[in-house]
Amino acid sequence: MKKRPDLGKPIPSSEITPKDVYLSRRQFMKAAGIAAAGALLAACTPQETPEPLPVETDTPPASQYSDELMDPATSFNAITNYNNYYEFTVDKERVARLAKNFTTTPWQVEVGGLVNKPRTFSLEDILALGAEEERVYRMRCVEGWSMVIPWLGFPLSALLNAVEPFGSAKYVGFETVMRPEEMPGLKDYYPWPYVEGLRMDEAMHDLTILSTGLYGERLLPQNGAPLRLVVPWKYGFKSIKSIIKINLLEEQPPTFWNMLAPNEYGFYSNVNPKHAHPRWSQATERRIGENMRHPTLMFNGYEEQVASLYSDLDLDIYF
Ligand SMILES: Nc1nc2c(c(=O)[nH]1)N[C@H]1C(S)=C(S)[C@@H](COP(=O)(O)O)O[C@H]1N2
Ligand SMILES: [Mo]
Repeated sequence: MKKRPDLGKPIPSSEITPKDVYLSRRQFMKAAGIAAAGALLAACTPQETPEPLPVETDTPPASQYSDELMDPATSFNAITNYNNYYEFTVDKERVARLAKNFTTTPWQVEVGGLVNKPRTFSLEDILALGAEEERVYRMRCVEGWSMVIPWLGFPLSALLNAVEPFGSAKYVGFETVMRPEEMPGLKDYYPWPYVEGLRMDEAMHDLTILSTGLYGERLLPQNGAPLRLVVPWKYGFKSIKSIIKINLLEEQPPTFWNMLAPNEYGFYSNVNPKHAHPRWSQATERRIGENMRHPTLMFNGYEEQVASLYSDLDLDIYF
């Protein structure tokens, strides 16, 4: 059994097979027959009697993870080697190498602003909230590519509730760490630090998570270790990495990409196939690791869960 990274408590095996993972028994056994990583291995606790595994070599193994649309998870290799993280470099294929020695322990996150109990959390404090689970989400980058990622994480609401937001808190602002000696991209001219924001109801929505891992392992630096936001119905740039500050606010906070190009990147940035970017269509997406383009779905396929948040907005104006 592969050893889990030692941050935080191990995930009980009862939580390993999430409702988001839809696999037939047969697919599961096939997946188990190969050297599967992550949750499957984490699930093989000593007290469980292992079942005999069939040896099947006729068909390629199905990924042990797929989303609720049965889209298979993107490979671990692609998820960890094709990244946007401008603090390191704008070259997606060099982020992993440049971020390799980024220091993620110890880590502290300051949560404050319009709250009753402002508090600086260590990563261990955050994991001790005990809300960690797996979520298989599509991630759609505004540039026109997408992945399916089996995240480990917990609802952002669990952290926010712990600091008791005032009723006057209408927005949540997030900030990425700035460490010039470890992040060569900070020399490039951008409005650092990377900042992002959500409306309070978006932040409290159950789909919105703070991620601590993927494929059953702790996050690697290139994916925003040790703690990054994931908002699956919004373009990928909203999912800010390596967070050190979370602020509850009355006013809408500035956001990195909006400061750079306000006519191209709005505060909301909900995935919308009908609303073209000024320089390209958003109707389809290239799924990393596949040949066929996928049609882009309204709210990235999470319309049923989130459309009601925007009943008052003209979705064509509020990009
Ligand atoms: N701090 C920070 N967060 C960031 C970015 C960044 O450059 N810096 N890039 C964003 C963009 S554009 C995308 S698509 C996703 C990519 O996440 P991934 O590399 O884990 O797939 O991270 C987002 N979060
Ligand atoms: Mo992106």
